[in-house]
Amino acid sequence: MMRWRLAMMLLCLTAAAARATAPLSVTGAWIRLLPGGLPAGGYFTLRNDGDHPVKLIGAKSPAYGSVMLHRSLQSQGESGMVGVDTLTVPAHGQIRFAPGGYHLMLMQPRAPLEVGGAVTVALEFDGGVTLEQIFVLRPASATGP
Ligand SMILES: [Cu+2]
Repeated sequence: MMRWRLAMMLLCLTAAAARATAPLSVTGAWIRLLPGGLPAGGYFTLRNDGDHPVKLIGAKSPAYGSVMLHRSLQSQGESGMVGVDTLTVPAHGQIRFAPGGYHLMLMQPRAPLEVGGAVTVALEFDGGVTLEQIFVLRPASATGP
């Protein structure tokens, strides 16, 4: 465990310029824009090809004042969502952020955003590692990237 932490720290230091995070990769990153100033949802698949689990602890974006990890829940016919503090991606596994489940909740856009555009989101991991990713902006009717 200690060795992994050290490796992560070294990775962070050496990869900061390249913005590469060796065993982690993101695919299918998109944001669903909603009208009327409603919060936008961010979706993606996060893959960990490393030999150790990795803990996602947050996200931020220069395009939004606030980005949070959320999970949609259904209970007794009512839907709602709760904040998620951390989410562990298993070794050689993946987690999926998708409508109806885990999502990024993006609020307070710093400038008007339009369908067809894209924004950068940085996923933050335990150990100080961040992974920057381009998210495409899709309309409210979209179900995928
Ligand atoms: Cu939410």
